[in-house]
Amino acid sequence: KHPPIPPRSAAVAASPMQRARRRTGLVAQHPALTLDTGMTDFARRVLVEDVFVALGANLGDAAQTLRQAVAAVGRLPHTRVRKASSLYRTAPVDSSGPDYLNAVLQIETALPAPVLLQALQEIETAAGRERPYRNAPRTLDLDILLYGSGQIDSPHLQVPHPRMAQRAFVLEPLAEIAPERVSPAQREAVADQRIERLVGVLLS
Ligand code: A4P
Ligand code: MG
Repeated sequence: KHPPIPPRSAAVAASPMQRARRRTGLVAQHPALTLDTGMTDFARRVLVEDVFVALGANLGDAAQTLRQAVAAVGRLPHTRVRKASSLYRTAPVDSSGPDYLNAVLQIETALPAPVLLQALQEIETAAGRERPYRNAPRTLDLDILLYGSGQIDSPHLQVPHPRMAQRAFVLEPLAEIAPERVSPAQREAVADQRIERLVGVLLS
């Protein structure tokens, strides 16, 4: 016997957290996260305070898309945006199309990393993200750079992000909001990549 199919309106109204839970089945491991509003005691206990998310876009109104993405991340359950870097205009790296806009956020969240990834992918999809091929130009890319001191190596998620050390478009905004996370030698190693901090263009 199959369980009854929920009415369509309920599926549409589901929050990113609810949809992520349905797909991942993580509700069994994280029962307190069934509450979508407010911060539960459980959530407070599992809060990870230094999670860093990279934002990138090079199609459409990239600045506006990145601002909306910051707001959407801030609306995720049990999640708060702590710091946002400046916006940076950057030359495509291993990619094509117009210059990118990039930025980095520091967030605190009680969402486990796979659930956070799922929620970020839903925000990408809502921004019209398509994936015709690897490193294709995109309306929005949201990557998890660091999840506390966590190390994850699964087929769908690697943290720290395996390519972050090769990219000025990650290291410069990260160094702006968390200088202790980036060494001078790392910045020196990507100094040949074109990147410009945009002054007076706000991210949030
Ligand atoms: N995935 C694994 N680990 C992670 C993680 N830590 N965070 C998986 C996010 N996703 C992670 O990503 C492909 C798969 O990576 C996901 O399904 C997820 O399970 P994607 O976003 O669908 O595709 P992508 O962006 O083409 O691949 P990827 O690996 O994110 O590309 P990169 O290496 O991040 O490069 N140049 C400039 N100037 N600015 C940019 O922002 N971005 C890229 C993308 C290339 N060149 C760029 C920029
Ligand atoms: Mg990505």
